[in-house]
Amino acid sequence: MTSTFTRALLRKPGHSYVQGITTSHEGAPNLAKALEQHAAYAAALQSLGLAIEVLEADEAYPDGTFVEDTAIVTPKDGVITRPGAASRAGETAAIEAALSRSFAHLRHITQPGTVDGGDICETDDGVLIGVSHRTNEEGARQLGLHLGDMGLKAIIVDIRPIDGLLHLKTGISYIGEGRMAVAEDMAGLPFLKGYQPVVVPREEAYASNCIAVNGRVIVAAGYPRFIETLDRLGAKPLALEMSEFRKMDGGLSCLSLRF
Ligand code: CIR
Repeated sequence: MTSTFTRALLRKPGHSYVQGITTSHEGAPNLAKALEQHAAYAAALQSLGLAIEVLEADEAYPDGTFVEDTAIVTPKDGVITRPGAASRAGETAAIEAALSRSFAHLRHITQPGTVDGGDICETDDGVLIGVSHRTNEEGARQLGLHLGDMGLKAIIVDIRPIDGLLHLKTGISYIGEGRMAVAEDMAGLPFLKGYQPVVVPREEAYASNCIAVNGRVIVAAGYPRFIETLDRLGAKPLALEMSEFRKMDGGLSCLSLRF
């Protein structure tokens, strides 16, 4: 959503980060470099006016730095998810404890539902929920009901047939003013009708995961064509180095919960 964000919750990667789930063939991430990139990410959010809380790593959860998957936060309420990968199930406890300091009562996705926050794309007129290999139909249904209670319109879309897409937001990102950044291979999908597509060229597909924060669009560094397009649109891109998160299939949105 393009509301003003005032806070963000992050979690540092730990020593076990290299043991996380990945399909990428770019080699093991370098933890020192990942921590540097994580700190730069936190500083960028701070520079845009957000108060940041950074949780320490929990070595039991190699993928714990990808906090986005553990909760959906809207201006009204928060929903704690049930992440679809078994190794990530326990990540929610620390996030719930942290969010409960900001949200009076948190909702929950319950068994047999699974939801990864990366499958949720909030726009100005509703929320797209992707059914993926992590978010199942039951989880999407439950989340749709929670969002409906909050007065938000949810649209459930099936992204399982799209090859190589971990999460819905691996391929699309709402960047405000009716614009949707969209990986070239996804452009033209029926559920994107109604948004103005900002197409990310195939060779820059990783950059499709970007985040609109308080008047800027934070985007991965090293994707010049897309960054130039954002610039031309007046979207004020702010580029951050993401190499060590890309190696573990993580994008910019995954590293924080913004509210
Ligand atoms: C995983 O496979 O679960 C992590 N290695 C990457 C999660 C990325 N999260 C996201 O896109 N929201």
